[in-house]
Amino acid sequence: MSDLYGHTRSVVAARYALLTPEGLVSAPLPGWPGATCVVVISPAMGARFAQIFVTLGPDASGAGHRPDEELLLFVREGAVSLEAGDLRARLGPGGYAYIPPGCAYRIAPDESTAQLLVFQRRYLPLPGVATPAPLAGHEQEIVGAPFMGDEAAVLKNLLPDVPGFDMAVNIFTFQPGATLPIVETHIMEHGLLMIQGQGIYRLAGDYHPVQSGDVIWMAPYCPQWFVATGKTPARYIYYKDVNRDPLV
Ligand code: UGY
Ligand code: MN
Repeated sequence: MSDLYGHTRSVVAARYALLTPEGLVSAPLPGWPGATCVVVISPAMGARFAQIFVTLGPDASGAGHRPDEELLLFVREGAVSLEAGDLRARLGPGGYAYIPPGCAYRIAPDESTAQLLVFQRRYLPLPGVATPAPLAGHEQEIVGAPFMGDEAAVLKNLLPDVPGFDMAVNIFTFQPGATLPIVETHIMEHGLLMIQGQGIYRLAGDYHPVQSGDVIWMAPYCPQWFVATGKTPARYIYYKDVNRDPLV
């Protein structure tokens, strides 16, 4: 089917946004020399974190030392070499790394190009609790658990569920027809990337067909629900803020 000029499924509403891939526009970003970067979710939208797509070509890299900010990198395609503090890792598709605030890091593509999903936010220290150390892993090493007892909706937590972490990044896999069991309405906000399949996302009072490549921002208390449609499982990776006092 040809593109219909003047039409998009993208929506930016008060409490949520849906961004579809064909409408994304890149811009240079500090810390990513030579890379193609698209900031898909940011405080400019109303969020308290940023979600960024970074494409690293052969001459591009990422490097920095962010005193107050933490990063979660997830490799979508290609492979990268990462140095973060004492950590050295090679990350292929499905690999991920957490870089805490104050940790010097460098990322370079191993092959000609690599595509990264990046979640970035200001770290909120918790008095008496140590800031996490850098870590790397692969989503296939994480054992999933049925969500609220449903074997057809399996959740993987990429980061340890301990108080030092103020963010969680999870991957949900839904079998065709599986749903979130309730319309969730909660204080945590989400940044989400569909990584496989399709479904219908309820956002506030609206129902949106979504598919692999789509991005969703959900503000705190945005009512949300999902059903996987089609004949293959649907998967999404998402960010949420966790473990901090609601008044901070
Ligand atoms: O972790 C969550 O809040 C998750 N169940 N929300 C979602 O998938 N929209
Ligand atoms: Mn939720």
